[in-house]
Amino acid sequence: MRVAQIYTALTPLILAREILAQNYTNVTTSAVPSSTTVNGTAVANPSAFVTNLQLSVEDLWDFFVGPVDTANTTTTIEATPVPSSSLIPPPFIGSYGFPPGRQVPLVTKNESWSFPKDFYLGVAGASFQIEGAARADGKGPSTWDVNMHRVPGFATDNSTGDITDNNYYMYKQDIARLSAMGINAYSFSIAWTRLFPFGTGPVNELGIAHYNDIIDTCIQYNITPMATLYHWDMPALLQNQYGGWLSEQIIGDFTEYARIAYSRFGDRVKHWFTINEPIVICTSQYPMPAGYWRNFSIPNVEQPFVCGRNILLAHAEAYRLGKSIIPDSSITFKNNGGYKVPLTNSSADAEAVQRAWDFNEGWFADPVYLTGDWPSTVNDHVSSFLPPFTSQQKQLILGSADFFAHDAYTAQFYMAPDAGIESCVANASNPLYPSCANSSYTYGPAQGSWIIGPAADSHSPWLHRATDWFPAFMSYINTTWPSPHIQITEFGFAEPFESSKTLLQDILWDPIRTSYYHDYMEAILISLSEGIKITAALAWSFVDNLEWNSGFSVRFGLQYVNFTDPALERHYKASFFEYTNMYQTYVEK
Ligand code: GBH
Repeated sequence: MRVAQIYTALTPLILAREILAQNYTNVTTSAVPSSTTVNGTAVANPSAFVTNLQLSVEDLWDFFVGPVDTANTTTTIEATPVPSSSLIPPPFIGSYGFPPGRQVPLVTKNESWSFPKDFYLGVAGASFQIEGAARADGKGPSTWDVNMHRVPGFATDNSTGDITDNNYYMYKQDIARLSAMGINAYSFSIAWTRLFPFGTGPVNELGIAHYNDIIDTCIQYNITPMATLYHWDMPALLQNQYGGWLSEQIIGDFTEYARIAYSRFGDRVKHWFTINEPIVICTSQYPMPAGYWRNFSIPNVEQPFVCGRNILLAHAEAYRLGKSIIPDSSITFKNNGGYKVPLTNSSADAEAVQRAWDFNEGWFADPVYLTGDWPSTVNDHVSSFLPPFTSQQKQLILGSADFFAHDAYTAQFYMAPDAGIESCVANASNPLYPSCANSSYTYGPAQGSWIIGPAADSHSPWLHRATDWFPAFMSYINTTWPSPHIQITEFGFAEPFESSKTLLQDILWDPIRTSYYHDYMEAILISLSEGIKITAALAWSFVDNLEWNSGFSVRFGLQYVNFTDPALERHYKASFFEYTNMYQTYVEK
C-alpha cells in the first residue's frame, strides 16, 4: 500500500485522536428533520445527523491531507549578491565561438525592429508550483495539496507541492537573481489559502506579511510586481462545502478574497490578473477525482460549463471591485491556447477552426471583449442546462478587462472530423463533442505530414516550437478581441529529455528552448513592427518547478534546480541568457 492509501485508511482514527487530545468539550449533535422507515415505522434518518464540531486549520490538514514533508530550510533566506562568475553568458549567445581570424557566419541585428523602453521583460511563476511550505504559517490546504497526497497516480511521478522550490523561504534570493539578469517584471500568484486558510472567514496576517515582503523586495530591485489572484489552488474547504467553481457561492468568496488582496497590496501592485486560464480550470480540473470530494450531482459533462459561468461572473465582479479599490490599476484575466491553423483551405476546416476558437478562447474572451455573452456555438450547447446571462450580468461582464492577456505557447492544426461537423454536433457521445473540431500537430499528407515544429519534452505533447505562427496569432487576437494592448503572460518550452540528463553543464545548455526564446522574441518584434501593441513578455518559468500532474519530470525553467539537493540551488540555463540578450539587443536605448 502506498503511504497515501494507508493514510486515507487511518485518517478517521487520527482525526478522532486529535479531537480527544484537544479536549473538545462543546461538541453538540443534532438530527435535522429527515426520516426513513424501519419495519414500516418512521425514524430519524442518520445520514442527516450533524455535529457542530469545530475544526482548526491543523485539523483540516489532518483530515484532508495528513503529514507533509518540510524543506531543509524553514526560515526566510536573505539574498546574497549573485557572483559575477554566474553571469557570464555562454559563448554562443549573441556571437559565435569561432576562433579569431576565421570566417564567421553573418550575425546582424534587424535595425527596423525594437522593443519600446517601457516593455516588460518579465518572468512568471505560480504559488503552488514553487512555494512549498505547504502547512507553514497558517496556510490552509488547497485541492492540489489534497489530490496530490491522496489520489494515487495524480502526479505521474507521485510528487507533491510540499517543498518544490521552497520559494516561500527563498524568494529574496529568487528576486535578486532575476534582477541580476535584467528582468524588470515578476508575475507571481497569491495562494488564496495563505490569506484565507478556510477560503473564507478570518484573514491570516502571516500570509499577508509574506506577499507584502515579496512585493517590497520586487520594488527594492526595480522589478514591477504583477499578481494573479487564482492560479488553480482552490481552498479545499470551499471545494468540499459547495463544489468550488461549480457553485455560485464561489463568486462572493472569491470577491472577498480579492477585496483583501487589493486593499492590502494595491498601494504597490497595479498589475492584476484575476484568474489564470479559466479554460484549463474548467475543462481539465473539473470534475474533481471521484471519491475524494463531496459530489454535488452536476453531470460530469455539464461541469466545465457550470464552472465557466461562475468563473466569468467571479472575474467580472473582482475586476469591478479592483477598479474601485485601486483606480490606477490594470486588471484582466489570463486567457490561454495555441494559434489555430486550418489544416486545409476547405470551408469545413475553416468552420472547425472557428468552433475551436469558440470553445477555447472565445468562451471567455467573447463575453469580456465583445458581447457580454458566449459565442453562439457555445450558447447552443449550454442552453439546455444553464440559465442565460441576465442583461445585468452581461453588462457586468462586458468590458471587464483593461487589456488582453494571453498565455501563448504554441500552435496547432484544426480540421473538421472525418464524418463532418454536423454529425458530431448531433452526437453527444462523439469524443470531439461539443467543440467538434479535430486537431493535429502535423501538416496534411500533401505537405509531407511534417510536424508543426520541433517537439518539446514528451510529457508535454501539446507543445512544439511553432513560433512562426506568432505574428498571425497576435493579429488574430488584435482584430478579434480588440483591446488597448496585449501582454504575453506566459510562453516557454520544456526541453526534451532534460530530466534524464545528469551532468549539470549538459543540462544548462538547452538548445531547443534557447532557439524557442530567440525565435519567439523575433516574432514579438515582427508583431510590434506591424503595429500591434504588445507591452509585456512574461517567460514561463523563471525556475524549474512542479509541473502539475507531470510532477517534476518535465521542466520549464530558465533556471535549473536539482530537487534532490536539499539546498535547492538555482542555476541559470543558456536560454535565460538568450532571452535577455534578445531584449538587450533590441530595446530602445
Ligand atoms: C500553463 O498553461 C500554466 O499556467 C502553468 O501553470 C504551467 O506550468 C505551464 O502552462 C506549462 O505547462 O496535455 O494535451 O491535455 C499552459 C496551457 C493548457 C497547456 C492545458 C497544456 C494540456 C494539453 N496548458 N494543456 S493536453
